Amino acid sequence: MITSKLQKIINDQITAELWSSNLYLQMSYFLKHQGWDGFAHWMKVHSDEEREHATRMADYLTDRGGQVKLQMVNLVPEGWGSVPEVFEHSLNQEKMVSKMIDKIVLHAIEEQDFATENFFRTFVDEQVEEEALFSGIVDKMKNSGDTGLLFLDSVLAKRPSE
Ligand code: OFO
Repeated sequence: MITSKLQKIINDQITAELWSSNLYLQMSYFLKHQGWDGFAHWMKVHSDEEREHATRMADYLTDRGGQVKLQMVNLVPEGWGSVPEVFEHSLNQEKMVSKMIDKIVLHAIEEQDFATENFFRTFVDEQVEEEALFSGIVDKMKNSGDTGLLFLDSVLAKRPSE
């Protein structure tokens, strides 16, 4: 049985994952509206991935005898100044999520809840990948002009759905 403290922070994490999902979905439609179909597609796939993280965490909490309590998900921003700004924002969001996940692992260790530690360590690894993914795109955008952006849009259009 999971402690109420861990249950609370896992429920907060589920909310953060859903917020990320909404943020990326909003970014996707913002990009689509501006004609960037490839970036929009990529961001929509990522939005789905975040929702899947939330449900994976909720399933885990339930399996451990905890109670999932879906909370209010705050509004997300509606617009950005440029395409690179969108991706920089998402990179910062991922960095924040990484810190939250580290905190869960730390609490799990303190409480000697090794199942929760193990489960969330997979997300620690996943966050390394996600930060590298976003940061790679941000770097490419910094190094490319308008033509490079067009090329990148066509490359990211090929991201397979999960
Ligand atoms: Fe990319 O954040 Fe989920 O875990």
